[in-house]
Amino acid sequence: MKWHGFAAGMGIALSCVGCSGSVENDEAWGTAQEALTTTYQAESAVDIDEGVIETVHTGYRGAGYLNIDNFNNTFAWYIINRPVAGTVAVTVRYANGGTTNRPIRVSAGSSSAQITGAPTGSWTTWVTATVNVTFAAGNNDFYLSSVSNEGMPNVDEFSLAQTFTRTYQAESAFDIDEGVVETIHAGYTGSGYLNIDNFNNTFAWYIVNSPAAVTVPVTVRYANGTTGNRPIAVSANGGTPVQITAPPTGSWTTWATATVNIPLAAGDNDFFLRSVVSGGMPNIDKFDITW
Ligand SMILES: [Ca+2]
Ligand SMILES: [Ca+2]
Ligand SMILES: [Ca+2]
Ligand SMILES: [Ca+2]
Repeated sequence: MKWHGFAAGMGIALSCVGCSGSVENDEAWGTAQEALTTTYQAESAVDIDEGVIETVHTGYRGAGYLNIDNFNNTFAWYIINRPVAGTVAVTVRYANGGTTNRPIRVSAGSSSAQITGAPTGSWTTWVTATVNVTFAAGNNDFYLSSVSNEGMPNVDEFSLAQTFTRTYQAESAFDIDEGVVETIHAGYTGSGYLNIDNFNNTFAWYIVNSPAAVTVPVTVRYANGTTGNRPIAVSANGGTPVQITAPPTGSWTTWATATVNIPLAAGDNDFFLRSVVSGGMPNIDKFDITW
């Protein structure tokens, strides 16, 4: 999955006249670069020292591939902006028509890892290998460099994929119908928790921005101080709800988590937590979504 074309950051402050509880969603929406995978063409280097961009051997993508000079410590330099700090899976596509390994050193700042760069059988046979490198938030100096006298394989492109998690506080709902935000029972995170009214079909509505159309794990943190299940129906954009059973947790101050998988569309999603029994839902502290 690839996602190019980053939108400018959007500030958002939603108001909801007459809603119970919080009416402002403070999620940081200006992080559209949190794409699941971003692909860079090797030939788009800021600088190559020393080597050439070629189109001799077929099978490359984009406008060509990087053929670095066959020396140790030759490199291609890229500037890569990341929305958040953290470990990124870097997948490099290369061809090595030689008969010996041509390792590729992959580095961002002071973090580096090495790809073996084994022979691929021919210069038109392209393979991928993945290493984990740690990036800083913002611009990173990123290098592909040789560590042997054979230089690197020919390099076509590389892709960056980074898992990230956003926390949505239940009390930051765009709309709650009907219920209140409370701080009575300890152990919640953020500024409180959602205590939905004890009816069937009460709900809290959130706007969840996803960088791609993808099914994501949603982990809901809740407390159920009663003696019966209070299922939570989780859904997005009118899709089929997936239920969390939400059995009793022993007390209202004992918080538990449960995870369901929910398909999201790219962009803003109408995301709902809804009661399906007359007891309403448990008290809900937050939910975490990992992309
Ligand atoms: Ca070369
Ligand atoms: Ca290419
Ligand atoms: Ca309630
Ligand atoms: Ca909370």
